Amino acid sequence: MPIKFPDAFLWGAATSAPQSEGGQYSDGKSASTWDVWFERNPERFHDQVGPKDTSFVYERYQEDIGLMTEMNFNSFRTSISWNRLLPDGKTLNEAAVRFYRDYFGKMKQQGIEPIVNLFHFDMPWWLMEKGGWENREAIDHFAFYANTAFEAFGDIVQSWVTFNEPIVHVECGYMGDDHWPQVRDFKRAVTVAYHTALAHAAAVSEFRKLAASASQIGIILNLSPVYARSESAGDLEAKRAMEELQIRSFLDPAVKGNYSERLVALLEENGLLPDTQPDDAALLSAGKVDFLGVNYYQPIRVQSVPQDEVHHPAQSMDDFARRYDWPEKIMNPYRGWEIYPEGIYDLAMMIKEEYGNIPWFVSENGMGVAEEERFMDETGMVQDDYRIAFIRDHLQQVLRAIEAGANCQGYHLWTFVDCWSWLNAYKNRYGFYRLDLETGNRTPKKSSFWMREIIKANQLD
Ligand code: BGP
Repeated sequence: MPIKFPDAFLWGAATSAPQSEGGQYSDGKSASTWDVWFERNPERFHDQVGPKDTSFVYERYQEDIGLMTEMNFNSFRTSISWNRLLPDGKTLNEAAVRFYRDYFGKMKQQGIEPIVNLFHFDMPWWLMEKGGWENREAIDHFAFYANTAFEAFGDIVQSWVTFNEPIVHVECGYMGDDHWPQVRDFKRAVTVAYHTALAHAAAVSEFRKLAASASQIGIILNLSPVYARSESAGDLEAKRAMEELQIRSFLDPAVKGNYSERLVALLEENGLLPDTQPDDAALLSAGKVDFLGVNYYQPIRVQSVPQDEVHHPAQSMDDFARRYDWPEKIMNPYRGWEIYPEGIYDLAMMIKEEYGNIPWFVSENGMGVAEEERFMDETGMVQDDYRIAFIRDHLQQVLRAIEAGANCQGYHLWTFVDCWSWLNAYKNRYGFYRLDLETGNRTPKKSSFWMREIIKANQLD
């Protein structure tokens, strides 16, 4: 197996505006669902730490760019806060334009390509009050926001992303209670997913009208490979259903410009099809992306659903597939996620064989660890050998996939400086740099020194 990565391989890390910026209501920023939810139910958030206590990027971005340079990064992904750029959805916030222009521009000056995402779970509150993605009007609002961002930053930013993990706000907000509005309703969840896919396509359409030819646009999806417990017909059927609902529901429209017949049939049989309009198919097909970001943390393992437990029509994903607890799994016990580096290779082969080998990069991969201060040495540096091993194991699979013809063009760790993790706040730390929650100071972890050498050599040690 080669140990060298391709030339121009994207090396860096990822974060998002709501998890790192802070400056919660400064300079005209309005509230997102996270801000309002925290104000209403702080007890839902680990240690009652909410979205105002993030990693101070609004004040410290210049210092961070210096640290990125020290790590030899050539790229970095974050997002724009919709409710900072357009606090009421219509009026441009000049302070936000200044901040993002300087943030992205300074990266660029250091040879770090900003990869800029538009939506990372942070629905503006004013729009959530109108129904959020359930309301079809959200598509036009998002297209306007996307257009505004392309106009304001398109001379600096060449790599754009519409959404991060869009299935997550569907699943956690409308089939669970880890995101606002904490609804459990399959039909509403499908509508939210459909409108999100249309909003993505509308943003891509805006981009195609404006963009310089050197620019590109993509989407970031959490593409876990799905493994069946066995080769039995029932287990394989569960795997196929899970793939359609969880993986291909956004992957197909983003890469192929339409939904699979299998997904449409599955929804139709269960009375779950959303309302459509005549131009929707044309809009969806205009949403084809130039590249994919793949967030990979863990595989999905499934088994069939006992016949006497299936609801007709289906009420939740549980009616299609049940999770399977693989006895041989290796776990990250802090986050409760399985560690399975081979999953990256399997995803790479799926993209190669079924999605035209579209260019893609690992846009998130990482290991959240609780109480990392346990691993500090006498100088205060976190000796995160577990993170180094985790990254190395995954990079080996990336190389194996590239050797087998995968079009993988980069690797970004989640995350750069420890950042705020939604309901988990700072329970698990993911960064190359440790964040001091009181002072905002950043201290390098051992993995940051290891990684800068890997990046410099462009090969695994
Ligand atoms: C991804 C999200 C990130 C980040 C990461 C780690 O799914 O895109 O926003 O949070 O997961 O997960 P968590 O913070 O829940 O531990």
